[in-house]
Amino acid sequence: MAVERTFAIIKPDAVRNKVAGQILARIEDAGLEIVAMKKMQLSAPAARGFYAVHKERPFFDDLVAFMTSGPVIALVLQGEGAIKQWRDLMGPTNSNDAPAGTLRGDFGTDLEQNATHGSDAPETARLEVSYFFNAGEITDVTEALPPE
Ligand code: 3AN
Repeated sequence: MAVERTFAIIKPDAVRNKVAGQILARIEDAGLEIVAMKKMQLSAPAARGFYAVHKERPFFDDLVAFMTSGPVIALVLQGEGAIKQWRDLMGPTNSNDAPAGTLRGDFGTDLEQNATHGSDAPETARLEVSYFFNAGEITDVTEALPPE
């Protein structure tokens, strides 16, 4: 399987509930590499732009209000099959349907307050990574290692 990058967010509910550290530990335990990370407060325009695909949906304004309700942690994760691996770690979108052991099952509340975000496909991952990070902000530890 190819090495991929995916974009992840630890959402305001998880940051507020002080489980961001536990989520980061699960990422590392799963063998995903954190190649970029920043804690930030999303502005309303930034959140609207990020979720633009949902702008006609009835929950859009609530989603933007929630995503701007406190700081988030934006991440780029790298590893073999990282997009699916991260989505499997998160569990289903609705935290009420997410089994124990998944991030949304353990740390989310409902469909909106679901602790984490993850890209759903390679093209979305590329778009979402570049929405939040410049190329120079992404480390690639394999490149940083001295040659064998
Ligand atoms: P996922 O993040 O699992 O790919 P999407 O793309 O269906 O899920 O939804 C994007 C975001 O919009 C989700 N993170 C979720 O919190 C929110 N969302 C989706 N459907 C609803 C809904 N009916 N009510 C409130 N929020 C929703």
